[in-house]
Amino acid sequence: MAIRFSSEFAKNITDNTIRAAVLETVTALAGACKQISHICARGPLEQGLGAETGGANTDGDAQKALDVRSDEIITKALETAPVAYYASEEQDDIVTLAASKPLALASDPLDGSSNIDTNVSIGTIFSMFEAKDNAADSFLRPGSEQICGGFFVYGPQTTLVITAGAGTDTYVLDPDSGDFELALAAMKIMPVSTEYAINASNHHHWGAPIRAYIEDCLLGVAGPLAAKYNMRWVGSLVADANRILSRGGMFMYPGDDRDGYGDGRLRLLYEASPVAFVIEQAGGAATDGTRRILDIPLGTLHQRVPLVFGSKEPVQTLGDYYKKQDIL
Ligand code: AFP
Repeated sequence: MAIRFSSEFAKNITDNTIRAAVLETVTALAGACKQISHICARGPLEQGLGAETGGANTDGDAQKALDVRSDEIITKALETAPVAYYASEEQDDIVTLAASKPLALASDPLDGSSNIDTNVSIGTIFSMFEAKDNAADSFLRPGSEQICGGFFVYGPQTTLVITAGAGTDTYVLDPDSGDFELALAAMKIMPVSTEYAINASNHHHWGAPIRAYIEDCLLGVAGPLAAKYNMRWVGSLVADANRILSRGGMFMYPGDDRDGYGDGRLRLLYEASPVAFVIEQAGGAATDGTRRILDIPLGTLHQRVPLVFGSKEPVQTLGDYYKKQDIL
């Protein structure tokens, strides 16, 4: 299996050893995700993919069989890659693969697993750093120190959306050749959009700024935002992110007053940060409502963060609602 990288990919990584390690690790990860994609494509023919294993991940989310299998496939693929440390949503602690190697990789091996049985697009999200001299320090840092990040989507197409800091590209797995081919180079998110993504059933749990913003969107052209809005919510971060990259929009998963949801549902290290990296490199914005996601330091491995990302203008507008709230 090969990935025909764009000539610009990772060119901004000046250390040739690190750049070569990034290319090798992305290729190893793509081989693992090609296997995961194949399992997803078989769906119910693979007995019990969506069945719960009885285990739970670090946040108590019930683990599905495919979550665990995906993590095992990725871990095995990384054992022969230049990766010292591996952090996963499906594992409480960091896995030391080979401390002498140059990279550290974090992953949500299967994001959107509650959609496995409904044939909705799901995916694998990943974030890469230069390894430090110990496992914890290799991950407990701001997302701005990522050297590569992105996500695979297992949908009608199997795609890889990726950045190494010199723009965001999309590769498509060609079912005929079995290789990933560059399909969209240097993607740019529309700066303005009137499409938003949020789980509206949580309305009564939200804080005032989000509630006020969504209510103003619902007022449409007669309201203060003076526009007709549309809504999408897939319930699969990679699917919503891919749509926003391709046609603009804004994704919101704010903190709310449910137990355990004070900082939302998504994790900073292996969900929000890699998505924020891809979105910013495509000219969009990603915040926790007010702070830039990539500036937020990681205090604990599975730390959650409220997540807002997409077209620059609506992200900025929502930020103004938070600022007004602070003044009130
Ligand atoms: P699962 O992996 O448990 O399906 O969660 C998916 C997810 O982390 C993210 O992909 C979605 O955007 C979000 O949760 C959906 O959350 P709600 O189910 O609360 O809407």
